Amino acid sequence: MATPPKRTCSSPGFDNSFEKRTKKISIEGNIAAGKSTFVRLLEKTSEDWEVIPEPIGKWCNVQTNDNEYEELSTSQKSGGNLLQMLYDKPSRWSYTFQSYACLSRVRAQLQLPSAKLQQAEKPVQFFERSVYSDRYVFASNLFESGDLNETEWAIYNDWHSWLLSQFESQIELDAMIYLRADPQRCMQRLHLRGREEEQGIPLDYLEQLHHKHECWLYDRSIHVDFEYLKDIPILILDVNDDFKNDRIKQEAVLDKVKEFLSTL
Ligand code: UDP
Ligand code: D5M
Ligand code: MG
Repeated sequence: MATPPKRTCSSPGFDNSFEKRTKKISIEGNIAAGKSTFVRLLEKTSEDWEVIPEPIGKWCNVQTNDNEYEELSTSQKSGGNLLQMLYDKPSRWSYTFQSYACLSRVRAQLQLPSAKLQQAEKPVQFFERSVYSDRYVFASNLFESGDLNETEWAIYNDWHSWLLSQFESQIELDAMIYLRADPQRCMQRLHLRGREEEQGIPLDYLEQLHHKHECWLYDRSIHVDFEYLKDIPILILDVNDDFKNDRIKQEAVLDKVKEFLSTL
């Protein structure tokens, strides 16, 4: 079967040529590797670059639908913290978390670019993680640790593949950037950041996720079900050394990003 042309079906509301010109790049890496810090740096670097952060706020505050006929108390109005629920009881909440994570990422990846980006000469959208890290890192790891059972894993894979095939032309990425850091360094940064829900995460979990990232993005040894991902360009950046507070390191890293973009 012939491979369909890339991003032919345009989203309503903006022109097709813009969609074709825009490069879509995901920033991948372990928990607390430095992705959010890195994308903030990218955002400041060029007017042509836009960042779509991970929708973690939504996962920590899941809202129920407003019911206009019902008065809600303050406690009823505050949303559930799905990230906390996942870490407290992964066997109960992994499947729910994966369904919500994927839904919110698809929504984020379908978001129309800002008006400013639409004026850009060489527009680039950087996404903090992707629907692919959900599946090939997190869900796969939760399956291997027994927190998703065989049935949940089969159903997840089925709807994940189907859903992405429906939106493929709009969410397909042009490249990925892998921020590579040792699990020990991530653990240090996780504690430095101090996000409450994550304080009980053991080093072992970060090591498992590191292994998943390495097989997927560094060794490229895992089977991926999306044909185009098999040879997607990947820039690997070692972020073990602090770049947040080091101007020279930032410039070196940004030069690598610019050079990488020029090859796409
Ligand atoms: N951080 C740091 N130096 C770096 C990169 C990150 O001190 O070079 C800190 C950052 O300020 C934060 C923590 O490490 O407190 C985790 O970074 P971030 O939230 O960017 O990681 P992510 O989970 O998004 O990959
Ligand atoms: O971290 C975001 C937080 O969300 C971190 O605790 C990992 C978690 N996360 C993100 N995506 C998933 C999926 N798909 N499953 C389980 N847990 C997930 P940060 O590293 O700051 O981006
Ligand atoms: Mg982050």
